[in-house]
This record gives sequence, C-alpha cells and structure tokens, in this order.
Amino acid sequence: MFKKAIVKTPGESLVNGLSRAGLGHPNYEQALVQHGNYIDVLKHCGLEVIILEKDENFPDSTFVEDVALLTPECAIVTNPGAASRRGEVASMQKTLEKHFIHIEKVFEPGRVDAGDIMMVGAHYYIGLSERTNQKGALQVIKHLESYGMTGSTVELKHVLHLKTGVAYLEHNNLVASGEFLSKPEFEKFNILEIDAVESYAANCIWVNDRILLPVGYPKAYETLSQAGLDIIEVDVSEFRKLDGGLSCLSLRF
Ligand code: CIR
Repeated sequence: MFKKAIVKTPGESLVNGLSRAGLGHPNYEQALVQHGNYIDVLKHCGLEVIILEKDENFPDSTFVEDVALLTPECAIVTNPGAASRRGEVASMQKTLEKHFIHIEKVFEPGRVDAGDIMMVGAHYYIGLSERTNQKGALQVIKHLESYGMTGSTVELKHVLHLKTGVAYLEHNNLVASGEFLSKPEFEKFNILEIDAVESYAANCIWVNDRILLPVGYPKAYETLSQAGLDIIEVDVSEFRKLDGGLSCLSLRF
C-alpha cells in the first residue's frame, strides 16, 4: 500500500511543454483545476500528498514521475532523456532527501525517464525508449540489485514511455495496448487489453486497490470493471496534450 505521493503544481510555462500528441496547447486554468482534482483523488485513496511549488523554468516539471524511481528500499534520481528536463532533478533530489535514507543517481551517459519503469513487486521492467537508453537502464538495474531487487529491459518502438502503453494493477493484472500485447515477457500476466482507439487509457494507475482511469474511455472502463476492479475516473485531458497522464503526475510511495 502507498502512504504518500509527491506532486508538483504546473506552472504557466506548462503550455510550452514537450509534445508529440498533436492535440494543441493545454489550457493552463483547466490544467490547474484538473491537477487539483487529481490531488483530491489521491487523498481520497488515503495518501498524504506532498505538493511542490511550481517551477516556471521547467515546463514539464509537473510530470514528476520521470525524474525519480521510488522503491521501498531507496529512491533513484534519474537523468532525463530530454535536455530541457534534466534540470528538474536537483530540486526533486532535495525533496526526496526528506523522505528517503538511501538515494542513488543515474549519471551520463546513462539516460532514464522513470515513466519507462514499471514496478511489479520487487522487479522493475525498464523500457528502452527515445528517452531511456541501455546505459541508463543498466545503472538502474545495478542500483536495484544492490538493494536486493531486480530489473530487466523491454524494447519499445511506438510510444513515448513504457507506461504510456502498459500498467501493472497488482494481483497479476496487466493493462496493455499496442506493441505490449505481444511481448513474451508479459505473457505470464492476466492481460487486460486496451483497444487501439482508447490506447491513452493504458496509462492508468493502481492506488491502494483503487484504479485511477482517465475519463472518456468506455471500452477500457468496461474491461477493467469486468475484471472486478474498483475504478475512479479522473479527467487529465490537458496533460494528455503533452503526452502525460495519470502515472506521470505523481510519485507514489
Ligand atoms: C515529456 O515529453 O517529457 C512530457 N511532455 C510528458 C511526460 C510524460 N511522462 C510520462 O509519461 N511518465
């Protein structure tokens, strides 16, 4: 069970965040409302939410998930793949020092966005993407192993991050879309297939036996509720315009 979450208020510079979605710029006021609602939902799931102040210097810094991997044993501060995001790690490291005894780091030439890392118990799947390279993944695996955990890499081609297309919802349930439906490494899971037209819904999260799912994906809702999952729908449409979603907006631990 998670006890806490770290989130970061979006700055007005959010509208200039990185995007390949082609959905236009987010509306800042609406993004703030959606972010506030997201915080309320995390609280409703029993989490203490640590809200970091906005930082206009880093348009994408509200997507806190990418700058650190939090495990029960340690935090690993990443070295993000996008140059414009690398400076986000310094302030996050300061925050994490208040909550973690052990903090490890990823260094050049290793690059990692933790949106590429999916936790399944004590094993961590690390997507090799345009943001996360082999050298970065190997550094993460070495850190994990030094604390008795394990990691392995997964190739991905069509989406930004591993967790853009796949989500582990505990109890062996794996939500998957597109290229992840046929990965041999995921065959052992109970796959909950997300239809290609609703692929954005694959970025859902497990929070203390509730599932946060984006609003507006009826087929995905049906699939997850048929599987007996307890769903809360959350509107993150403005963050979708920047390729972000429910997992990216918090670090849960
Ligand atoms: C970026 O391109 O880095 C941001 N606009 C979106 C990051 C989304 N993060 C995630 O999927 N973990």
